[in-house]
Amino acid sequence: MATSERELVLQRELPFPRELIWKAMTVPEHVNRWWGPDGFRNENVAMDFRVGGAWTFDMVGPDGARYPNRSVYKEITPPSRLVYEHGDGARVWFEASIVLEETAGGTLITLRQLYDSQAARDEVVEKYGAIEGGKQHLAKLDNYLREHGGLAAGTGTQLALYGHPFSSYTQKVLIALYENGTPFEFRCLGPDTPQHAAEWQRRWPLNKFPLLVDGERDLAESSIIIEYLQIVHPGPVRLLPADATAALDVRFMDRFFDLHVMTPMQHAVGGALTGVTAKREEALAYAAGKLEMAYAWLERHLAGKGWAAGAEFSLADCAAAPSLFYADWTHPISASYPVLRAYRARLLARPSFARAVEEARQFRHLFPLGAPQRD
Ligand SMILES: N[C@@H](CCC(=O)N[C@@H](CS)C(=O)NCC(=O)O)C(=O)O
Repeated sequence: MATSERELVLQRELPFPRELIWKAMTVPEHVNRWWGPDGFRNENVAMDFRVGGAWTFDMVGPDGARYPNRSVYKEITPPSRLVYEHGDGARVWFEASIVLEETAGGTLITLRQLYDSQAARDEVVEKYGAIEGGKQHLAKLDNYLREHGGLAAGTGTQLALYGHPFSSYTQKVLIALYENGTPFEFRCLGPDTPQHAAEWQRRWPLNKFPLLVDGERDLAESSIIIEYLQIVHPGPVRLLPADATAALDVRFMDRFFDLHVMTPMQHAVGGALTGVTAKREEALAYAAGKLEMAYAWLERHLAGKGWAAGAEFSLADCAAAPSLFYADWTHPISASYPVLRAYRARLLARPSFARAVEEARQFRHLFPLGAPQRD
């Protein structure tokens, strides 16, 4: 049977950029506010936006009738192609694809639903009015975009990050931004760019970086910034799992790297920055003892894991990458920790962190304990 006989195809051109439409279709805060035919709304929504993840919700009709929906993502290629299997939890109804193509006037959206047979497709068309419903669905998207032209911090407001490329906590947030290709403006706090310092201090008088600015909102603390990005500017890479218990494991490992790796490493750096040899030696010895304990624990904890909290790259790995990078420069991870060394090497090979490391390379002379000739 030809594909077209068991396929339903709908198209509509919208006068909006592709990135905006992608966001409206994939960010839970948006998509669940317009999805579905006229008079329908989504309730009890859970959206795990990653390949293999599920989006479940009850579609509630104008008469209050509830229709369980369950879609499982098969392909996510921002901002142009989304493929998912759609069903009701009991069975799969069709495979859907959404393709976004740039046109002179905006974006052409092509929705395809591929059914097992022509009879299955015809049943949905005749019994449920799928073609009319699909047209209403695209018209609702159009209306939603017109009403929310900027899509709250979408195209209108631009994220800005204050920090320094060589700073470990700045890198932690940069990794999160790079993982999801989140657009932002970097405001470097350095001697060559003095224009940013006053504004950063005004926004965060505790004088710590990084600091994220989203419109009127200032966010300090690297972990909080990454949590915020996950909620308000999510992308294909989920840095905190949807499952609350799994998220707790991620947060614990994030705390571990900040408190037991980054903190002693910064202590040794602080000692060296005093310029006093005795203080430098004392701080280094203290840090070495703390780091040795952390390395030994990590060696056992990371055995058999791809990433810090399991199979998926997460917030914990954003924290791990710069902390282990600089900790190893401070107190080398010895050959008796092969699992930890391999994990550090995996982090260095991750494109988001590799990019942060490259961008910071020119500042290595600033490392007060002396940067080694590697990495
Ligand atoms: N807990 C903070 C730590 C931030 C932090 O220590 N940043 C360092 C740069 S890596 C800093 O601001 N140092 C300047 C100072 O302490 O004066 C976070 O997670 O963002």
